[in-house]
Amino acid sequence: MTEKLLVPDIGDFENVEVIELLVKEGQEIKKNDPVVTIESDKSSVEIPSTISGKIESIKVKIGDKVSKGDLLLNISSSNQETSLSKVIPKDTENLIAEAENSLKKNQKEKPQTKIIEKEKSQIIQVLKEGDIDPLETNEWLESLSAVIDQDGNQRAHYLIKELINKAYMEGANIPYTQNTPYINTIPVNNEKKSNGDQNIERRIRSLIRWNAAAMVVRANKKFPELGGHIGTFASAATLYDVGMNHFWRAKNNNFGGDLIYFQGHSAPGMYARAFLEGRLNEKQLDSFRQEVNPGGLSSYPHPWLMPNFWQFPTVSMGLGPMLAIYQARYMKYLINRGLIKDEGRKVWAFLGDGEMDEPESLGAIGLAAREKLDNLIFVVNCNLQRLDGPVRGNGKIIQELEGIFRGAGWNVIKVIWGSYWDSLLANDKTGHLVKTMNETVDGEYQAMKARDGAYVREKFFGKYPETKELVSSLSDKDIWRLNRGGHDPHKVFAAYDKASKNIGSPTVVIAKTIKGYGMGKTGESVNTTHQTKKLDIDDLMYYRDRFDVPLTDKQVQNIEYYKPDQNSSEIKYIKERRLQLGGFIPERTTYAKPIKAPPKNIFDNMKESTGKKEMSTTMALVRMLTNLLRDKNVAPRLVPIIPDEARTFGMEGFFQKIGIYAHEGQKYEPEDSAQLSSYKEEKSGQVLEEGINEAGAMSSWIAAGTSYTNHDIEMIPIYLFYSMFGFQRIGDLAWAGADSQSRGFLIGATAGRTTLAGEGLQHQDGHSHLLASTIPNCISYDPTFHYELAVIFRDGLKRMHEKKENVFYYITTMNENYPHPDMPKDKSCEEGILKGMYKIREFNKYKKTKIQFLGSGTILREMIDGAEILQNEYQIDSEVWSVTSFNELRRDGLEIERYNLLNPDKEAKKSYVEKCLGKTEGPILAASDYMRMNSDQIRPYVNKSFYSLGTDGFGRSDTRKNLRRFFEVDKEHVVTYGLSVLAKEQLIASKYAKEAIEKYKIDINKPMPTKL
Ligand SMILES: Cc1ncc(C[n+]2csc(CCOP(=O)(O)OP(=O)(O)O)c2C)c(N)n1
Ligand SMILES: [Mg+2]
Repeated sequence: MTEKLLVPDIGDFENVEVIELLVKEGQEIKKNDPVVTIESDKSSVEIPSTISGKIESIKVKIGDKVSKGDLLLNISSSNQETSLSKVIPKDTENLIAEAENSLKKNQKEKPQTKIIEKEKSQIIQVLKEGDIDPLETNEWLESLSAVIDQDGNQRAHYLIKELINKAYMEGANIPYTQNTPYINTIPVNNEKKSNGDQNIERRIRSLIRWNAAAMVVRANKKFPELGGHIGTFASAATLYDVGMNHFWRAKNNNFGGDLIYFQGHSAPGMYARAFLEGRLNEKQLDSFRQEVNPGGLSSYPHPWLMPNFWQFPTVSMGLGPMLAIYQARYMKYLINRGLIKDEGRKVWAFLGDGEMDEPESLGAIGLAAREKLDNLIFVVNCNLQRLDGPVRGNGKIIQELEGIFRGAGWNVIKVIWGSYWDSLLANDKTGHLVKTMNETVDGEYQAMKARDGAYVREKFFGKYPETKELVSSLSDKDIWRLNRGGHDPHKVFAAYDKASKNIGSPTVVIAKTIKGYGMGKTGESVNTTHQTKKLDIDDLMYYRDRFDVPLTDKQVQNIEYYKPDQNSSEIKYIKERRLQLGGFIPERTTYAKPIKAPPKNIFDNMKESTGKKEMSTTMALVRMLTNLLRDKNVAPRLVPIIPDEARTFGMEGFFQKIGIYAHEGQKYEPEDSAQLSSYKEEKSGQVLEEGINEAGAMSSWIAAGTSYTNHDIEMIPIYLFYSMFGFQRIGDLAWAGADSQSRGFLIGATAGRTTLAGEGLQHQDGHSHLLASTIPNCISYDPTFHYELAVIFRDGLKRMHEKKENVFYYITTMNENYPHPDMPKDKSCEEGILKGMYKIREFNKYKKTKIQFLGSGTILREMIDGAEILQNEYQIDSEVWSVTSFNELRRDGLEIERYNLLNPDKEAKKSYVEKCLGKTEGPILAASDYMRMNSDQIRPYVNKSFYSLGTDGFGRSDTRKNLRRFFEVDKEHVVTYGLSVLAKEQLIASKYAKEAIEKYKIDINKPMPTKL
């Protein structure tokens, strides 16, 4: 039976061009196979077949314009499937018409009901905290206890929720609190006990503490300028140790490994542990913060500097939390796409309480809950201090964080009090101890730990007679021993155990600790702790005694490291624990297989002229990605990342084709379900649609770009964004991505100060290439034509994903439509595109006067036009060079210059710029749609007169033509400045330049655009 395949609903578009036929007559096809590609002036999209069968006839050819309902193919169907015209849902108009009709009907049929406003009962207001009827309160509380006893917590929770709902329905607006009392979340009887040997673990922890501090002190004794931190790790040692001994599973042959984001300033503790584990030696510890010579240890976690050790850069505070969230989300993405196994791996992130002030730290916690990231655990080390002083002197950071995280839907586990408090809390029959705990602010808690037991007795327990009585039998020493939860391995173990078993939501462990724990009077809990990097002899002796480190006084004076014998119980234990957990952490390895770059001809269609057809480079890129999705090696590895701009870039076709990742699939029928590019969310979706969230999108890009090491699978992230909201918005993350050795593409779309018309000052990017140039492993290009883009992109795929070079690409694409020429046949063209410049046109008719034009991006076209005018109207010859990357040219120039200076006795090498331009005639005029600094970068590397044009100044909204005139980069200015340059070089008379100024009505009194 012959079926007709028609053009489906393609939204608002009509007369859309057929640009590719993907099938032939006689070919067998399956349902969903793409049959043709159509392209509007904004986007290209493949039309899939809705029928399986053999193609009888093709009714369209390339270049035809089609609209909804037009016949594409006749197919003899192989089964009883219905044709597209039958299966596509009714179109929007019909749906609306139907809905309106039924609405009218309903309105007629509906009996008029009078809404009786029920008089709202008075809103309950809590006027004072006092209990006006303790007897009644007691009855309620007893009932609740009975429910908990008989039916459990869940039932109690349900009843409370129902009570609140009922009160709300009755009009009582009960003030809502996200907070629980200032005590541990896990009751003592629910604590899971560790089966570790607590004595050995304590001894190991003490040695790690000592060696970490010794490392910092020794480095600073030698070179006081080096710096370092002792207080951060001192407060967090137990938090790390429990994880290392019992929870964190390393990557090995059988398991992908947990991913741990260590707090940047705690790095000395990780080195000290690696020393005991035998992974680092004494010489390396002594090279802490001295990295210039090989073998030194980096100040903080930097994968670039210690590529076999550190996995995640975290020291720029606030980035760690966000990166960890997106890492956990990306792990689920890989699992849901079937690219990695679900092995129950976890992402742990260690954060400072001060760090939580960074907006980025909390910025993505909503996403973590929404996406149900139960593979994510935050541990916030609440030592109550940051660099200058208390994090919340007048409040309570733990309670504040609890409220925020609970509000966002996280599982919150507070670890506030250590085991020594257990009996006191059990005996707190009047509730005054908890009351005091609730009332005491962090400034007081901090001050208490900087004093002594007597002070705590007076200031804390002395507040109420009941609490004073509670500790009457304790000595001051006992009171001093009352420990904080984050220093108690039992409490930490119980919290980690619960956290790692939690299902359905991310967990935050909020642990209370003491900054500079054990550092004595000069370090512990004092405001200056953070920057303490030297300990005098008394402090060192105190530290040794405090943690029972088996060193003699003399050894302490020499600040010696302590490492027990290989056969000691400590070393055996530490190694055995890690063996049980699969290996060492942190460790950075990669076993990812390379991705074979697509065949050279995959982009061949982009090497041919588009004729009269106009197209933007953004669209060319989308076409290219569509091609890539047909390459079986590359397609599954592409990770398109978009912060709510797919339609801006003409990428909405990707929604249907590869789906938008959504961990719960799509629970609704999308409004545009009848259309070809309808919004399709899928559990196995490939596109990461990040919403208006460049920082999140960049975090996803980093997670995908480091897949090759963190998940042993090479992926190709392509993050497309408004170029103005690129590096300047997420510059710090780009730096972290570079440090992490991410591989992938960043596409600065709608780029250029004058190319993005209309949008104005905050949208028009005239400097992103300069920002990109600051990152050493970022390779950037500003191509003009589609074949340049194709050559660059394929080379990027090859370098990064086949040859595994640790670089990443920044490519700008534009939204200006223009025709694209054939790729020049010259064999060196491809090399030139990649190196940064090649000759694209030569005007050689008159052989009198010549000028060299260097143009990049869309401004290259203004230069070609300007060159043509100069030839035709002024008899001036020129050579026009397409500069695909001033940045890459400068890098080459820098290197050559350095070589020549260091080899004064050798023959001088030539920079690539010099090789291209050295023997040419005439001065150089260079221009781009970026600040002059962009093209000025290569000025030193060519021995010729060099002038530049650019778009320095604030952008503003107007047409492209007006903007280019304003910034003096249009063809008229190219001609005029070109003549002026030649006059200045005394190659022509100045009158020609003057005439051009008049002819083009150029106002010589207009101030520099930078001043407007
Ligand atoms: C983005 C950023 N801003 C500032 C700093 C400098 N800095 C380093 S540590 C620190 C205080 C850290 O306090 P907290 O987060 O509480 O960590 P703690 O050492 O107390 O565990 C500051 C301000 C930084 N590393 N990163
Ligand atoms: Mg802190």
